[in-house]
Order: sequence, then structure tokens, then C-alpha cells
Amino acid sequence: NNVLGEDRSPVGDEDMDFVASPLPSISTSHSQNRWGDTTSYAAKKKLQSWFQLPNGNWELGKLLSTSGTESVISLPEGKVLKVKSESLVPANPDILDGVDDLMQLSYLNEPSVLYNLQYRYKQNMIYTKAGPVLVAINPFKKVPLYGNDYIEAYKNKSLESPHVYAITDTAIREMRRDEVNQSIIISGESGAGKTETAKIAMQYLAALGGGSGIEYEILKTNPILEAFGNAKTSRNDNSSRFGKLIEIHFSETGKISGAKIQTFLLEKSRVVQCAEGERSYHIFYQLCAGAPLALREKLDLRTANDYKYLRQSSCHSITGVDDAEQFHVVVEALDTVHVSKEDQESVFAMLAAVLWLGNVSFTVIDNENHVEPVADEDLINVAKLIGCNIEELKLALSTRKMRVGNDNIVQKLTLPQAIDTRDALAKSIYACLFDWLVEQINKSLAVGKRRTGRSISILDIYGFESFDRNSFEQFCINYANERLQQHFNRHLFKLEQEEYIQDGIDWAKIDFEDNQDCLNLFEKKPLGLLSLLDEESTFPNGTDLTFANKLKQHLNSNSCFRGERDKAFTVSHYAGEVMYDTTGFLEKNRDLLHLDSIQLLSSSSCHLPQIFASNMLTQSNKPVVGPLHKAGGADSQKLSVATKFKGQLFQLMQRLENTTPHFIRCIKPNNFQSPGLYEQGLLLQQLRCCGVLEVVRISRSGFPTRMSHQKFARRYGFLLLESVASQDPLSVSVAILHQFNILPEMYQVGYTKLFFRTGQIGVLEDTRNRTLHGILRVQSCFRGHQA
Ligand code: AD9
Ligand code: MG
Repeated sequence: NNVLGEDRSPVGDEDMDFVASPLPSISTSHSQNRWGDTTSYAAKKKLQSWFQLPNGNWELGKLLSTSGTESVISLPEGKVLKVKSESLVPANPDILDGVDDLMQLSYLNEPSVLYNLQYRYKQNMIYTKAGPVLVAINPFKKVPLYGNDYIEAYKNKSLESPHVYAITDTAIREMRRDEVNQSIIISGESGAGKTETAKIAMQYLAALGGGSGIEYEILKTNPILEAFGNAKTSRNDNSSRFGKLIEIHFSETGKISGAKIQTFLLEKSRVVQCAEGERSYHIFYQLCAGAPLALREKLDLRTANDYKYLRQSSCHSITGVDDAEQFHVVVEALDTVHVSKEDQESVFAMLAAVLWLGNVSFTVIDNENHVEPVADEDLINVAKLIGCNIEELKLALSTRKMRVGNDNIVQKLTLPQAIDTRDALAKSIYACLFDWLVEQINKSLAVGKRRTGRSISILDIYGFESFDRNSFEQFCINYANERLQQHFNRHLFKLEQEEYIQDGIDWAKIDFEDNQDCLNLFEKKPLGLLSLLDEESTFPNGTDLTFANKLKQHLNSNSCFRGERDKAFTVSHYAGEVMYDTTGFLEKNRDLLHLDSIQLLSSSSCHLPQIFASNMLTQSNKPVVGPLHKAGGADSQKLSVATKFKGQLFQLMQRLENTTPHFIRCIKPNNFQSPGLYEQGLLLQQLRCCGVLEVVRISRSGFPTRMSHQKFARRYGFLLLESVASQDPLSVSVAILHQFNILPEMYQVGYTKLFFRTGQIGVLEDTRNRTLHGILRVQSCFRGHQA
């Protein structure tokens, strides 16, 4: 069974196959104690014990003695320390080193989980199960775990160690068996490996469901979306700046019949500004480096360094990446998904237009700081590429038409206003281009009549974020994560309950806490974060400060909310507290594009700008009646960004709700994209944030350890001091439970199995081992005497 050389699980022993699964519950603190046993650990005199060093890392020590509240332990370098007994955390017996499911650990504490994951990681076993969840630790190097041989092995089940392939295989099987749509939900921090994991899952689906040829098209959507939607950030050289759901459809014969992609919240601001050392979207650099001569001339293309938008961050290249070569990969992929050469050229023209737009500069024309664009090569190129009149472009960038009372007036823009207008136009063109591309891809992959309704969706979405400074983007991302976390909880809770009901145990005793309070804080109308944000965004005089004050005024009594100094507020998320700075919230939420700019695009003689303009208008909440609008207010009364995002999210949740979910939690072991570096603190923080520690911890409140009556009786029956009247496994089991005074709340007796709270079986195991040890000692003594 070990064709590909992975070590067999060290707990292959049939005695140790405790099945376990988690039970959701939410709590905001993550203290170590909640993991520990209820009885003092040191009192049990285990040999191995975890001790936390001042730097926060855990070290495995040997417990030498315990007296009262103090214990003496020896650490690896021969150091002997006297420590408080309660600061020690039990370590698992060696036999459990590197178990492939964290639920198999007898002691479920943080150091044990970290150690187990590290033990595996060192041997390139980057995948581990945490009950039903797959944990994937980014190797930051090529690991020999993929490709056709592995796909075959997982397909025919000759390999069953945790893997994305295994999860994907389960999804396919369950889709066929239950005739229910499936979803693979991938989350994790930036750089943790979500996008790679999604591609690995797609690879497996394509291999198993291929045949019609459409699977190649589906795989080719990756280079396209990554070129247009990914960028180098400080955390990931290939960071996705959008969320993605790809729904892959299957025909009745089990073959892939098509796919549909939905994207979420592209980070538009990156088009016009990005931080030092980061880049804008890959496609810009690819175009500048890789466009063939004819295209270069047509678009007047220069090098990346000639464009302000690309120049500003002083980072043009990525180590190990050839942008020119990537450009050809993207063009090929566009061919594959049937974007015509003509359309491709229009796409590149739009990209060039954005770049030239960034170079447009302004001169001050009066003493009120009003400006006019400089009519140089930059401006001429923009007009040419967008297909509009130069004069109209100049006006759109330097004036705004408004209606004041009954009069139509033209207001001149100041320099900052003109720059904002220019950048807003660039961002909109790019965002529209992105949406349009996704639409073209979807047309090409459309399932059409072949669809059976069965599908597997893969969600690659930004994980929970908490930085030193958190803005509107984190606000939306973390809100999305609250929703997903609720989905996660509900699902796992349901699974757990089903098993309890099946075995007839009393599951009503299990508390189920959820993150509904935090979701309410966001969603409640009219006094929730999103409603108040929208309300303030529509007030002409609303500012980030008035918004922050309004939040404090209305939400301070909410337990998930805390007003902070100045313009800040804190939300207690399931994964921890995050302080948000409201600077820029209103502007980002309004995301205004002035009607003058939309009109400019609709006047274009080119095909794409026209489409963009009409999309912008139809996306508006209310029809825009005429060219002129009320002073000060939004020109186009479209939905706010937060409201649109919320709508998308609801739709997403609805879709996911109708699927059987499979969860993958990606973890990055260090912040340097470096292979082999395993930072305990960083890992721990992510395990907590993405709910993995929760899943494992929560199992304490459920009954994660299960053993059949037979197995239990066989394993511990010999410990009975008095013989039991009836020898049936159930009676023997109950007698054992009584003899060891296992508290009634610590176990449940089901029809076929015994269910234990975490750690309980550890107590029994200890006694069993001691007894066996004793027996062995007596035996060897006996033999000694004989000799
Ligand atoms: V972000 O939120 O989009 O910024 P992701 O998507 O979580 O992020 P990504 O999948 O892009 O991270 O992974 C980051 C890098 O880690 C990749 O570019 C690879 O270099 C590396 N990686 C991730 N997973 C694997 C893997 N299974 N094998 C090898 C990997 N390298
Ligand atoms: Mg990604």
C-alpha cells in the first residue's frame, strides 16, 4: 500500500485507530489551558512534557519529579529546571509522532499539534488532517507529491495519506454517490498556498473528469486570471488580488462538461498605486516585456520603467520570473479559451491606455489651482487607444458638469481632483476589463445543454487579515471570513450531530456557540457596520471621522465592537480582534466614477470602452437620467462597494449551502517564502485564525474519541478487578468505566460505540500501560528468580 514511499502512519496498530471528529464552538481567547486536561497534568507523572521557553517556543522535556505545585524537568541540553507544574503541558507518546490526523493525538494541545505538523513537514509531508479538515503547509519548494503517478495512486486508493488529491477524490465520489454538488473551500493567509492548492485540485479533477477537451480550457484560465488579477506583494510574489469561485460541471458520464468562474472584489487601487517593492498586476509588465514588435508599435509601448504607474514602486521584475515568456503563455491561454485575436488586441490596447493615462500630467491654469491636462504624447496616446476625441478627453479629466438648481454648470477641477479623476478612470477601465475577460472565459466554458447540474466548486478566497493598519479592504475580507467561518461551523456541527443521532447518544448536552453576534454587528439594519457605512457614504458632508463617530454612537453597546481613539474602531472577530482605521472608507465604498468619464468611454469609437460604459451604467442602482446631476452628490448612483460585496457573498453562501463542503486550510510556515523554515509562533497564529485549532480544541466539548464496545472491552477488560456477570462487550465496557470512575459527563454510550471527551482515553491508556509495565516487571523478576 505504500507505493510512493510515504512512511506508513506510525499508528497503524489497530488498537490505536480512534476515530475523531470535531465539533464547532467559538471563543475569542485561545489560552493554552482550555486544551489541557481537567486534572493537573503533572500529577499524572508522565515522562514527556512540553515546556514553554521565554521566546514562546516549546521544548520537550523530561519530567523528573513533582512535589506540590512545583515540578523538576530536564531539557535536551542537560539543563534541569524547577517550574510550576501547571505550566507544563503533556506530550504525546513517541508512538504518536507524526500521526496523519491530529485527532489521533491523545493530548490535543498547541505544542503537540505544532510538533506533529513540524515532524511531518520536515519529511515533506505537508498535508495533515485535522478531523475533516485538510491542513496544508506551504513547502516553498517543489515537493515530489504531484503528477500522474500520484493522481493514479489516489484514484485507485493505493495511497491514502492526506493530500489535496484525496480531498478532491472524496468530493468526486460523494458527488457521484450522493448526487449532491460539492465544494472545496480553501482559505489561509496571503502566501499560504491557496491558489496553488486550487490548481492542484483542478489538476486532479481534469485528470479524472477529462476527455471532452474542455478540461484544458479550464486549466488555461489560471494563467489568464493570474496575469490580470495577481501581483507581487511584500508577502507573495504571486498574490491573488481577488477572490475566485470556479464551478466545474460534470456530465452524466462523469466527464467535465464546462465551468463557470465568479470573481470577488478585485483590488483596483493597485492599478494606480502600490507600495515600495510591490508591483501592479503582472499583465502590465508582461505586455511591456513580451509584446511582439507590431503590437508595440501599434500601442506605442515602452518599457515598464517609462510608465509612472509601474515606476512608482521601484520594482519591475520578480526573481525567477520571465515576464516576456509569461506574456506568450497568456496569449496562448487566451487563444485556448477562444478570445479572438481582435479582442486580444483590444485588451492590450486598454492596458496600454491605462499605462498612458498614468503618465498624463496637468498644468495649473489660474490662481485657484485649476488645471488642464498637458496635451503631450501621453494624452494623445490615451485618446488614440480609448478611441475618443482629444478635446473631450481633456474636458473629462479637468472639469465636471453639474446641475446647481436649474442651471447646468461646468466646474473646473483642482490638481488633486483632476488626479483623482484620472486615476478613477484608469481603475475603472482595468476593473471593467477584468470583468469582461471573466465573462469571455465563461462564455467559452459555458456548460450549455450538456449540463447535468452536478458540479464541484473550488473557492480560493482571501483569508482573515490582521495587520498593523487595517483598512476597508481588510474590513471586507474579514467580513467574508466571518461568513465562511459560520458556514464551517454549521457544517461541522451538523456532521457531528448526525453521527451522535445515529448512535443514539444524548447530543443535546453539547453547546454550540457561533459567530452570529459578529455577523449581526456587520449586517444588522439600520444599525450595523455596513448600513452605517452606506448611510454615511451617501451624505455629501460625510467624512471618515463622522463615520467613525457614528459607529461609536450607535454600536458601543455591542459586545463585538469597541470604539477607539480618533477614527478607529475594533471588531472582535472569531479569529481575534482587529482594529480598523476608517481613513479612506467612505471614498473606497463610494468608488465614484464621474459621469463625465463614463460618457467619455461611451463616446468611444472602440468596442471595449463602449461595453465598459454601458456596464457601468447598468450596474447603477438607479438609472442615470441625464448627463447632469445634482451638485456634490454621486454622479452615478451605483451600489456601494460594501453592499455589492455583501450581495455577492450572500449569493456565494447560498450556493455553498447547497453543496457538501470540503475544507482545506493553508498555512505558511514563515514570512520569507523560504523552504524549511518553520516558525512556531507564526504557525500557531494561523492555526488559530483559520479555525484549525478551534476544530481540534472544540472536539473537547464533543466526543471526538470513539471506540466500538468490542474493541474497548478487549483493550481494557483485563484491568477489571472484579469479574462481570455478563461477558458481553457492552457490560464489560460499562464496568470498566465505573471501575475507573470516569465521570458521566466525560463519555456517552452509543448503540455500537463509546464516545469519549478528549483526553479520557489517555487516562485509561496510562493505566493500561502502567499495568502492562508492572506485569512485565513481575514477569522478568520472576524469570530472574528462576535463573
Ligand atoms: V494570496 O492570498 O493569493 O497572496 P495564496 O494564494 O495563498 O496567497 P499561493 O498559492 O500563491 O498563495 O502560494 C504562494 C507561493 O508558495 C507559490 O507561488 C509557490 O511558490 C509556493 N507554494 C504554495 N503551495 C505550494 C506547493 N504545494 N508546492 C510548492 C508551493 N510550492
Ligand atoms: Mg492566491
